[in-house]
Amino acid sequence: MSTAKRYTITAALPYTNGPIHIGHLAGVYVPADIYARYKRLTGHDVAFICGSDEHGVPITIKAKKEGVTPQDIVDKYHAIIKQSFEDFGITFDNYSRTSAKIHHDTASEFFKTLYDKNEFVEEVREQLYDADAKQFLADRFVVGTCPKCGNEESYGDQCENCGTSHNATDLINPKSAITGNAPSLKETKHWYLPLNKHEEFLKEWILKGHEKDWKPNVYGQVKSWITDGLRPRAVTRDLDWGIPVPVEGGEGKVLYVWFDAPIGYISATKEWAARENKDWEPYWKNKDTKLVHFIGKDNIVFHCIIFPSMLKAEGSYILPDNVPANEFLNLEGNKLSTSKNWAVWLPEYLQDFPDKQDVLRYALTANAPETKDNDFTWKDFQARNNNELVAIFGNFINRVAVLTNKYYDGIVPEPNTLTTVDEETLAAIKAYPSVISSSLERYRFREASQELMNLARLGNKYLADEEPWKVIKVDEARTQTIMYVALQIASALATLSEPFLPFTSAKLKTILNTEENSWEDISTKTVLLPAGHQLGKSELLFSKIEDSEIQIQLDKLEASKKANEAANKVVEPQKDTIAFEDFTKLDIRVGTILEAEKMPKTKKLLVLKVDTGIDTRTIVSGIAESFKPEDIIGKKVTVLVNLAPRKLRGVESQGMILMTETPEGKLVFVNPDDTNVSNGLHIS
Ligand code: B3M
Ligand code: ZN
Repeated sequence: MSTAKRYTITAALPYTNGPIHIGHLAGVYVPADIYARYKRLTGHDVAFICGSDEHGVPITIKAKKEGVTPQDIVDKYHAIIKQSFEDFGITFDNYSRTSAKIHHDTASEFFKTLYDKNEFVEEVREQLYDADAKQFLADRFVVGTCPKCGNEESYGDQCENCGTSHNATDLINPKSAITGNAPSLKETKHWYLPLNKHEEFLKEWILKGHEKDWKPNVYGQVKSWITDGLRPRAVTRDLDWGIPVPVEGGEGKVLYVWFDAPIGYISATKEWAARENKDWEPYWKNKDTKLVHFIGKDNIVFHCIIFPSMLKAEGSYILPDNVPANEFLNLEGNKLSTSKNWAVWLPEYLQDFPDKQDVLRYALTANAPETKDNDFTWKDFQARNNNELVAIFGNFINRVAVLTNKYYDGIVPEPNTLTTVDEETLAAIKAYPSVISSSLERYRFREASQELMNLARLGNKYLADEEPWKVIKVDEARTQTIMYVALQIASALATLSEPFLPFTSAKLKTILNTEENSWEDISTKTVLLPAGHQLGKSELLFSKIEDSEIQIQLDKLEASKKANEAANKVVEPQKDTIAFEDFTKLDIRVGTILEAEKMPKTKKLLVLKVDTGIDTRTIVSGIAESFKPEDIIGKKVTVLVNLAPRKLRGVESQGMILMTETPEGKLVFVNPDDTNVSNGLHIS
C-alpha cells in the first residue's frame, strides 16, 4: 500500500437547504473524519476540506417555498450544519462555503482559464422552458423519465435512481417542477464541457489505472458510463442564483452548481492555507500529494468524470487518487427522506443523546453502507452500544481503572515475571496498528472498527482469564503483572480508538493521564504506560441505553409516518349546496342483503338482491374490491330506494347502497347496527 506524504482529503459539500442527518454522517463525514484523523495520527500532512454548497436549484426552491431569499436559507443552514460537524467531532481543517468571495474568485478564474484555453464548446441550443414561470428548466426545476433506467422522477441533470447524469432535454415527458406544466423549447446560449474529448484520458486513467484500488461500486459505475460514451455537458445555466459567468455573453447566466461546487474544495484549501500562513498549491498541484474524495454514490459521476475532466483541462492540478464513495443508508427499512421527514436529524439526535456522539459514530461505522445499501435500525444502535461499547470496551476500561485505583492508588504497578499469555498479549497489541491501518488504507471502515473492538475484546478476555480480583487474595506479585499488562492494552486503546471514537479516546487519555503514544508507538514501544505512572480521575466511558429511550425514537418515526399518510390523503372539496327540499326527495331505507354475486368480467361490480322492506330488488354496487360476496349476505345496509333505475352491464340496478369510509380509508356500509366512525358518505 503506497502512502504519500501529504493528503488532501475532501468530504462532499452538503447542500445548505436543510440540516444533515445520519445518512450524510454514515456515507461521507464519519469515514472521511476517521481517515483524516488516522492520517494525522500516523504523521502525515493533512488538509481535510469541506464547506457548504450554497448554489444550485434546491436552495432557490426552498427559498421560494419559505418566502425568503436564497441567502437567508444558506446563512441559516450553513450555521446549523457547521455546528453539527463540530458537535460530532468532524475535524475539518477548513469548513468554508461557496458564497465566500474567495470561492467566487477561484471558480470564475477556473472557468476563464478553460475558456481561454478553448476547452469549452459554446453553443446556442433549444432548452426546456416554462413560459408561465418565465424560467428555463434545468436541474431540479424539471422532472421526467430517465432515458437510461426509466425512473419517472429523474431530475434534469441527474437521475437519483441510476446515478446517470444527463442533459435536461434528454428527459422523457419532462414536467416543470415549478408549475407542473409540460415545458416548451426555447433557444439559449451555453458553454459545454466536451466530455467526449476526455474519454480516452478517462479510460487510461481510471479503467486502466484504478481497476484494482478503487471500490468495485465506484469503478463499475464509472466504467459503464464511459463505455456508454460521454457527451458534452453544459456547465452554465440561465439562473440568477450562483456565480456569474465571467466571460462575454455570459450576462444573466451563472455557472452550473456542479461546475463550481468541486472547485469549492480548492477555494476552501486556499482560505485555510492563507489563515495558516501556508502555501495552498502543494495540496493541489504536487505529485506527492494524495487527493481523496469522500462522497455518496449519487456524486460519483461528478467526482470521477466531470471534475477530473475539468482538472485535466485546466492542466496544473493533480487528479484524485481515490474516490471511496459509499452506498446509501436506509432507516428502519425505508429510504431516508427529507421531504417525508424520514430521518434522524443530527441536532435532534444530540438533544436526545447529548453525550453519545461516539455511539452514533460507532454504530454508523460498524454498519456502514460500504459495499451495498444498508439499514440503520434503533435496535441495532442500542445493541452496538449496550453489547459492544458498554459491555466490551467500557467494561474493560472500567475494570482496569477501578482495580488499579483500588489496589495501587491509581499508580501503574511494576510487572514481575511475564507468563506466556502475558507475552502473547503484549505481542498481540503490537500487531493492531498495522491490522487497523491495512483496513483503513483500503477504505474498509467497518472492518477497521471491528478490529478496534477486537483489541478491547482481547483486554476483556485477558482480565476474565487472569482474574486479578481473585489472584490478589493469593499472589500479590502476579496481580501486579496482570494489571500492568491490562494497562498496556488500555493505553493502546486510547490511541487506536481516536479516529473512530474521538470523545472516548480523549476521556480515556484523561483516565490514564497520558497523551503520549502515537499510532506507531503502539507497535514499536515495549512500554506504553510505565510502572510508577499515576492515572487520572476515573469515569465511565459509556452508559447503557434503555428500551424506553429507543421506543421514543421509534415513536417519533411512527409519528412521521402518520403525518405523511395524512398529508398524502386527498380531501375532496365540498360539493355545491343543495336545498332542504332536495334532500327530502331522497327515500333512504334500511335493507338486508339476501344474495350477492360478482358481475362476470368486471373487477368492481357486485350484483345484490336486497330486501328493502318494501320489496326485494336487484342493486348493482361497485364494492367488489372491498367485499367478498359470501361475507356480506345477511348484512344490514342503507339503501337509496327511489333512485331512477339504471342499466349496468345489462343488469338493471334499482337503487343504491350508501357507503362510508373509516379514517383508515376502509370502505364500510352505513349500517344502523354498527358504530363505525365515518368521515363522509360514499355512493357506491
Ligand atoms: N452538494 C451534492 C449532495 O449533497 C453536493 C455535493 C457537492 S460536492 C462538490 O448530494
Ligand atoms: Zn436513471
